[in-house]
Amino acid sequence: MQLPADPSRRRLLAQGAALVAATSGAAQAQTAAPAPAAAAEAKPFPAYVAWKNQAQMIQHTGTTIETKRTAYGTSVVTPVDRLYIRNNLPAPDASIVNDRDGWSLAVEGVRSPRVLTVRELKSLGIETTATVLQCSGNGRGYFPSKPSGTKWQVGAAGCVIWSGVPVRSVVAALGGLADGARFLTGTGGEKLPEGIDPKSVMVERSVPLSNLENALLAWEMNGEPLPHAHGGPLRLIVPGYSGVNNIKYIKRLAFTAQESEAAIQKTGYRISPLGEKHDPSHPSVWEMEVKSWINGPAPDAGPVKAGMVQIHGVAMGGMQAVKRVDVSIDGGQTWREARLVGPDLGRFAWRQFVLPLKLEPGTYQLACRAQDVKFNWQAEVTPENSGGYLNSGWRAHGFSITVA
Ligand SMILES: Nc1nc2c(c(=O)[nH]1)N[C@H]1C(S)=C(S)[C@@H](COP(=O)(O)O)O[C@H]1N2
Ligand SMILES: [Mo]
Repeated sequence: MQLPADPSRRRLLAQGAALVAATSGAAQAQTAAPAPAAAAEAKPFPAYVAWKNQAQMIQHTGTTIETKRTAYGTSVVTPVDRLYIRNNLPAPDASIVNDRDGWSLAVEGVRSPRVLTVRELKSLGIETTATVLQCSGNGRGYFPSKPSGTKWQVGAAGCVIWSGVPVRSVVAALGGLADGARFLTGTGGEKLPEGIDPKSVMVERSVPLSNLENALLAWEMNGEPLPHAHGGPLRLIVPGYSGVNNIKYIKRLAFTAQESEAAIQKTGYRISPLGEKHDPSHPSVWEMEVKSWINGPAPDAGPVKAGMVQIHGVAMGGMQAVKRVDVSIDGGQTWREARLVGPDLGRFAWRQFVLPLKLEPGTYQLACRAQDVKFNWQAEVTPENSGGYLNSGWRAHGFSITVA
């Protein structure tokens, strides 16, 4: 496809490709960028996420938008303007962030239950934690049986720095836990559609009480007030747990004896055998697993120039820190240890890794596998499950590149 002659217009149209080249260091990305016509046809993002860097993202639907693999860059933290978006319900009105400090949270299941404003929460403590935020369905697109749901590739994830008050400080300020508490249950502040059973649609999730140690009520992300689209004014962060457990616009935090009766907890987000309906007896999608993937060279960025190539990507340990990453260029027959690069932001963050290699022209089957500090290796193949959750198999995440 011909590019228009006018240089300013051309620059505008090629902007996406140029940014890709700048962030991934892959100079050849420019030639393999989507044709300008295709980019121009891409559906504009809905109003609540119109501020996102649309050239760096893939819009599946208005409520499921993923980060392009080439948009991750190599500097650990994922910029908010390209962090993925997932909403199970339409987001509440953006006006909820007009008075951030006035947002209120009901805290139940403590000795002195109370409604606290964000202003009050801010007086109870401050902690900052980096975590991987990753949708339970990230990688679903790589399951051979094509389970229903968004066919996320690698982009329903990001590494984010959150700042807020530790949940345990809030509990301490309210006299400690009430008797019988076994779960930490968060409820989202969406307005529910009328005329249907609220439990069938409400976003309410329970996680084991062991998360009291690390959970955070965050009002800041990557140094900015938490954007409305990512859960502002206030969001529950459960480090190491998959996306759905990190409740946006949280309005109620309860320490409960039982798991939530909401469908999203009871029958949704369960690891169920293929062909079976989710059932409360199946394991809930909670902890994330050790996982890694390669971001550059990207699979669809065109031929890579022969010579030195920096094979780079991200690796996470789930509940543990990641210890090591191996890279293969022959589909997993032989492995070489990559180097972890950049600052270590703690056990719930991901690490960037790189393996520099001199590559002759040819075709290479790239793969990577991570190991956590407890010596658990990333699975070669994640067994399929009916919801297509938690795909972390290294074989499915591999791809081939051509070097010319
Ligand atoms: N209140 C509320 N919280 C929510 C959701 C939601 O729909 N409503 N979606 C969950 C899911 S499935 C994911 S993957 C993450 C997505 O977070 P993000 O949109 O900030 O990337 O939020 C989780 N928390
Ligand atoms: Mo999700």
